Amino acid sequence: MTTARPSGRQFPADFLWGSATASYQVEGAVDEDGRGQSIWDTFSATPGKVLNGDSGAVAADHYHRMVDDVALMKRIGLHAYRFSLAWPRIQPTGSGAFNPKGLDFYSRLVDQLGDAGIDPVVTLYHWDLPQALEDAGGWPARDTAYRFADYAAKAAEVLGDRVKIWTTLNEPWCSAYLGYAAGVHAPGRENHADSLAAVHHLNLAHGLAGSAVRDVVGPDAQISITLNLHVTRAASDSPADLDAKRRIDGLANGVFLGPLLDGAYPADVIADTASVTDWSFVQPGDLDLISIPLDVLGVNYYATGLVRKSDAVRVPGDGTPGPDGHKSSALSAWPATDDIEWLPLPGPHTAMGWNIEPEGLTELLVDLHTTYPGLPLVVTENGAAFHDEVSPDGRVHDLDRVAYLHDHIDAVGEAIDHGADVRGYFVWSLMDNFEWAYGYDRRFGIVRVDYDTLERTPKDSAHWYAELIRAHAIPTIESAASLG
Ligand code: IFM
Repeated sequence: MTTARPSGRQFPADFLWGSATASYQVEGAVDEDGRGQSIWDTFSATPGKVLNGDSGAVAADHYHRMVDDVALMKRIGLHAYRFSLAWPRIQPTGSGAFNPKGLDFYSRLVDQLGDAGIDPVVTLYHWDLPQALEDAGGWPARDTAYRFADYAAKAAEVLGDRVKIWTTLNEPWCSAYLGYAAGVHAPGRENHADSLAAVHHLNLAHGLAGSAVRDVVGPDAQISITLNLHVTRAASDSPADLDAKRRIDGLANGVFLGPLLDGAYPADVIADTASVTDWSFVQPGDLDLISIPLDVLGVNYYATGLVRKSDAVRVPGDGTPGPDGHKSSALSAWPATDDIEWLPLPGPHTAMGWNIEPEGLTELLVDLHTTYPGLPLVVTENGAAFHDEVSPDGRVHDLDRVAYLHDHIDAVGEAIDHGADVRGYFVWSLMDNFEWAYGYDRRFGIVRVDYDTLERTPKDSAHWYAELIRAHAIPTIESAASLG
């Protein structure tokens, strides 16, 4: 495994090292203890939506193995564990009665983490909307934001004595565009106007829920949101290609950063999307509700994108996958961009088909710091899927993942050298899990999950990460195979 980056970079002793998961991706137990149905239960039961017909019904069975999983985190030495609460486990229909058993599960998880000396970092929404709320209109409906705030207040009431870091939403870009425009994520709708209404109501949900949590927990609460901001490059310096990049930047980043941090939607995005919507879903006062003070911004980063203006206009809503088959380049995800083409990027690539470009992470963090000085940043997700194998010695020698982490963590260090106030880094993911439309076919974990026995095996990347945390410095890639 080769890398152009040196090992050994030191990090401050108080830098927060963690790992992340999400409820639907790891918990399983979808029918237990009063949990309600989520849009991902429905979506994954719909033929053709998830690879191999997989679903999160069992996932990594974390619901039943939580105590052992926390013990594993402790062995790795994690300072913090970022996980999400399943809204339908806590409030089965998304409004009305709460489910004591669901709340109790998360309360026990938080206690277990406390005993292990691991900070809980809670995400309130990582895509598992109660199905009843989708039936009532989902994120394109304004009321969903208010229902979310009620649920957030209850979660804060129960967990707020022990949880200080509260992330409202994970990657609202995915919820809005992949769920309501491209239809490749739950609930699988394909309507560009709805996707932009969903963007706004997710932003509103963030503001309402963040305020509700602050009211309940008090000034100690740290309110955050995690965005998968896009680092997109133009294929050339031609005005047309630069304009394509500007439009993607607006839809990917501006529609979130603008209202959250500047108190306004970017005027160019509103103009660019005029053929799709008049944005009348933005009501007077909404931007004040959304732009609450943020204590920390969560940044998820995996890869970069490359766009150009295209002469071949595609048929709107054709669902054609882009060069990586999914996500950012899923063409129909982007409203009013029929004339923008996503280009394949040079390798190496991960098993998702995503290019590996750690420089993009440095660029993103430094740009955020430059635009929003004084806003603390945490890398809340970064990691890579590879087709791991168990070696005859029983270990998973995932040196490609170790190299990915090595280079991206070094890229974070470089951003800090350039002045970015980055406080922590979370590997995605602690363990192999349900990778949404790819089911169990893509493995992101630093811990392997055998999906037949549900046995956990720390991969070389887990041993390497443990050593990094212990030493506050980036170990060599080669050392990974002999650690642990
Ligand atoms: O698995 C997902 C996660 O749920 C959200 N961020 C990206 C990861 C990899 O696709």
